Amino acid sequence: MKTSFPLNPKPAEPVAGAVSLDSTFAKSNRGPATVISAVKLHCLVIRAMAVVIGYSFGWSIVVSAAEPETEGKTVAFVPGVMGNAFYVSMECGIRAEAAKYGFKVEIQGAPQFDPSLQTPIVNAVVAAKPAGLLVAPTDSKAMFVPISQAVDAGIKVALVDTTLDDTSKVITAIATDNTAGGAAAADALAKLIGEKGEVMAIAFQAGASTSDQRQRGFEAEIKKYPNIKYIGFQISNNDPSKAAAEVGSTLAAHPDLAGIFATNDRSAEGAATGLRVADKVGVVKVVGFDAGDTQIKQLKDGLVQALIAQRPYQIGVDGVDAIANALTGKSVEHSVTTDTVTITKDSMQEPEIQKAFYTLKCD
Ligand code: T6T
Repeated sequence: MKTSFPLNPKPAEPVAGAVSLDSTFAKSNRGPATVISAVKLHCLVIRAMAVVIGYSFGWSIVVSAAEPETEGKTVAFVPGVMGNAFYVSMECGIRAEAAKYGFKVEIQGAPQFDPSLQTPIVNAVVAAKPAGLLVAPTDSKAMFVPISQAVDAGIKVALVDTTLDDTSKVITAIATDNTAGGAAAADALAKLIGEKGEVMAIAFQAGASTSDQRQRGFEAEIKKYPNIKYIGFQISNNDPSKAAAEVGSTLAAHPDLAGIFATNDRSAEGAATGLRVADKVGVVKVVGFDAGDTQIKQLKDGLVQALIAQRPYQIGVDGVDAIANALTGKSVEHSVTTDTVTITKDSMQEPEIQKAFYTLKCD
């Protein structure tokens, strides 16, 4: 159980009979670092004793891994947007891992994927001075200053999902290998259209690293198919209705369009709507990114033909571990990538594949 003590400007009166840190260490003239080491040693000894006692009584006991540097400290999470299954799944990983360290988790995010909305949120989080911050920057340049201010305030910052052009100040950047994910989308789309015909991409937001990298990965890979013609990309600003309209206007100019790569869930939703309006569902093949409930249903219903799923839960877990390691003086990998899983209607029943589905509710 955690107890919170209100801040008291007056030094506390010693309680009769209580052994205080003062009485144990003051006379020996030890500095603060020695006191902290002694407290840590004390905790270790108590944990070790608990394990030994547990073993001798045949109990199975779980001893918390929490250290004084993490126990009761706050880790803030600022997702790219609130309420999206990708970030909710990441939140589930964050919460589960945070519990192991005794971290408190605070989540704040904007209703849209937009750096002008995310900046004041990051500023407010910095003002509250959490020990750690997990943030998905919605623009790889515009979010540099607010995130730098968090670092300058002494907060351990880990980028999750999206990244910055300059990551020199943060402890780590943990993301899907989005370039490889874009390439996987190109291969899946090529297969679906028999390796011939015209294809387009929908970038969900220029300047968001994930959108840019997926698009570039797709463009590089699709070139390898000599009978596929890439007719270019449209930018949907993470707005499904804009993506739908773009698909409609592209079809007007390219009635034989064979395939679409939608760089995230919102653009895939829009692409499906655009095809429905144009009566081209199933005729034009769609490969989307992400695997929330809506995407899985669209796959089942034949509105899209393949999904590239990420590992948001794992990204959340890795982000919390990085912050805990930084706070406890352990080494932290500066860049971590996670893989993707390609899901088709044929493979979606496989239990291994289903593990990659996102959630809107943590267990
Ligand atoms: O595709 C994910 C995420 O990786 C991207 O950075 C933003 O869009 C999503 O959150 C899905 O909406």
